[in-house]
Amino acid sequence: MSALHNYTKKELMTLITGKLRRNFGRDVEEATSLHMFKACAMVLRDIMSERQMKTADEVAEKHQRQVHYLSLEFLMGRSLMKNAYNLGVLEQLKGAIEALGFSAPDLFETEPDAGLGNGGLGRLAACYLDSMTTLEIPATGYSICYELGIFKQKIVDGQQVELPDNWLGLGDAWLIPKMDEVEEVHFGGKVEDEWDNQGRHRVKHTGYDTVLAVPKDMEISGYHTEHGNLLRLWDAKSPTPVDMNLFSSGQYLRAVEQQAMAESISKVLYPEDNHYEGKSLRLKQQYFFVSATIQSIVRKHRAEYGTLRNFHLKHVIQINDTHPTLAIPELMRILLDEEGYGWEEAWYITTHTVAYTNHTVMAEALERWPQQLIESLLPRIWQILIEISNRYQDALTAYFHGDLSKVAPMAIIWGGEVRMANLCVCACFKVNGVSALHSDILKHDVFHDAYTRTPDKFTNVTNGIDHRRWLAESNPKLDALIQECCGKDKYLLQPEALKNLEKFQDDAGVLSRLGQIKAENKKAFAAWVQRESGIVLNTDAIFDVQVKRLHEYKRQLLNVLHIIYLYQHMKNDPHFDFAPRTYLFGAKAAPGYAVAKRIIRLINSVSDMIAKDPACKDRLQVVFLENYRVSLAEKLMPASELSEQISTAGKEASGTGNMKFMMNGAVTIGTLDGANVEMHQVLGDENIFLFGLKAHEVAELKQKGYKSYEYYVHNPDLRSVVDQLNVGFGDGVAYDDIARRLLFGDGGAADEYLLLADFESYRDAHVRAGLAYQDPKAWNKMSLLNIARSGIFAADRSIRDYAKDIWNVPVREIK
Ligand code: GPQ
Repeated sequence: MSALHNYTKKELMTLITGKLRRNFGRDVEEATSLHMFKACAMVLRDIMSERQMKTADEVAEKHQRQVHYLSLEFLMGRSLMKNAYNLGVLEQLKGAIEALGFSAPDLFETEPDAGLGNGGLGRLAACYLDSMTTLEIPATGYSICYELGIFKQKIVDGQQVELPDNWLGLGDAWLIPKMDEVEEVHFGGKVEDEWDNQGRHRVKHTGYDTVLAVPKDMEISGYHTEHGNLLRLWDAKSPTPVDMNLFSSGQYLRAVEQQAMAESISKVLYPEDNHYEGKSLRLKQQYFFVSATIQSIVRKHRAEYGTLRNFHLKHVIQINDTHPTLAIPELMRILLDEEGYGWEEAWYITTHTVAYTNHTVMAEALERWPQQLIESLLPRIWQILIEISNRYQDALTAYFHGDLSKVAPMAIIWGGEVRMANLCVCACFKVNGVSALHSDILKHDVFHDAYTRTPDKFTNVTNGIDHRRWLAESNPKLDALIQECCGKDKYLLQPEALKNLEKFQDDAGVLSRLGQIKAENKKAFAAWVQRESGIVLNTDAIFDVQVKRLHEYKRQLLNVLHIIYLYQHMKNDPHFDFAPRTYLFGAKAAPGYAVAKRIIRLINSVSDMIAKDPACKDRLQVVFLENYRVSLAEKLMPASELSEQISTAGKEASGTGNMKFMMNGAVTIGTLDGANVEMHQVLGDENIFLFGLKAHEVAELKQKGYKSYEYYVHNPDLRSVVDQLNVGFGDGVAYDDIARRLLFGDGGAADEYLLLADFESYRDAHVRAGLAYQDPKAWNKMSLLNIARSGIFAADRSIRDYAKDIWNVPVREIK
């Protein structure tokens, strides 16, 4: 059937039953919901695969320029509903599933999340795949086919327990292995110089271990387009089950080891977010995926053009944070060693191909690989890195007239370490931050001296989210209202059309419907939570939500301190009048991040204490939602009313959860950090609850010497909150370690993220938010304006920015 075909329910039924028979040897009557899910996925996969092949033919025929998006994370979530929606067959598919005797909503729920990412960075990559495809950009995503995605979180006795996430059992229904496109990746061994009989120099790499990279391709659909792209996930395999040579020469342990080493590479996603670990397996993952990717791009290019001289004209490689940085020396290696180009030419091609997105300014996230590790694992790459580093350092020394105070911080290899961010800044033709504030901090602080030398390299692309997934699909009632107000289907391809909602900001009918929709979404979410956990949420209270990775800089602890304050105040003052609140938290902590895990436990202790106290009934509730993930967020965003975006100013590069809340009509309580700054710009002071120090004030306060203790001494409310940490919350667990961290530090700075400094201002903002909530009409108007002005945070806008300012590729015009 042709890709243009618009499938009816009947046709889908035939296709699905055909899959069930051919792939599972079952008729519908015998099929389980797992068979049924797989059959549906495979039917859509076939449709997408046809489209993708047609796109690929066209790209080749017209010799179009292509984007390659390299990321160690793609947090895809579920795909069945997404793909059906994009392909315009969602209603038909639901009909077909029901007609075959299954419940469509239940079937969608059986799909495991593809959790190939930690948080914002991975989810951003997933949203961008959708927009790149919708905007008909020839683009491919590349990553690792992790056997285990981000761990599943259980809460046992208030504490996080990690369980493996084996998503491939069902998730592989989306993947197409391409055995004829396998690449070889080499580790270890020895590098020697060699001259042929004409005196030409060659590099000879011998004695290496080979790992096979098997592509497992996931089809990416776009909304209302025939265009199809791919996400290529590399699976690591050993070239032979066991190396028979080693085996028969008595080295059987090594033989088996080698296989285990090869296959361990794609075993598991590293669960650290915004944090560098320096593990050798992680470096292997990085090189494995980067080497396979570059070889694959080069192989196709060579087949099409017969030369790599025009490589940079036909490809742009976007590096998602520094994790894929080795793409730079790997492309150099191929150009030098395999194509025989001289250094200058190879460097020209490479540096006109690669662009870098920075996603964090957190020092502990900066990748600095030990020289010995790279040297032994990647001997040829190491030589190339030395050469790049030496040439760069010479250029810098000349430019800064030998000023070592400038050259040293910019160096690539320094003090026995390879600094990946500096390599990116050196080699990439563009460097972008992910919000206006963050990009400014990159220019004026993190990469200041590089910026003065090459200012045109630096640019900003503010993040965006897939508004079709995060609004249209996950909040169908709001979607319907928007379509009524802004035109049928209009905002789906023109997110700026959300602006038209503003016309209804004083329309009592629309405002009350908006309130109605939120109330219904809250009830639906509460029903789901009750089914899953037995917990009954108070849907009459304001849903005040903080969901994101657990990190000290994100300041979940500030939120908890304020909740403890509210609790104490309520107990002490029977007349204390405040808008009832249901606080919802969701967060995974990196398994090795002890403080983050303590904060999860603290939230659960506070939650239990409040749940047991009759005085809190109908007024105060705290719930920790287990295993926060994409599919949970899709249910929660439509039900949220207050969005907690409270990071220490200057620390959150952008945030994207903030945008999901805003688009679903939640009002933000937040600091002027990351993209909150741009939200505030469009919303004005009236439609956001801002508090806290600004980024420059944070820097100044730290500069002059911040003493958290003084806030503790001078603010009795704060003091009694911190004191209660020492005592605990009635379950026998004391949190004196956290109290000490706030007041005295733990070797490091006391209260590094300035919770105590911002406490008072945060409390005030909550008072303002509570008061505003008492007036439903005014609140709904704020909510409407948040939705109406969220169009700039659509990923479609971000991708148009990338296409124009960095990639230099044409995009689909929407008429
Ligand atoms: N981010 Cl470096 C991650 O989620 N993980 C990471 O390892 C790094 C960054 C986030 C960042 O913290 C958010 O502020 C951004 O919105 C997000 O990347 C996407 O840019």
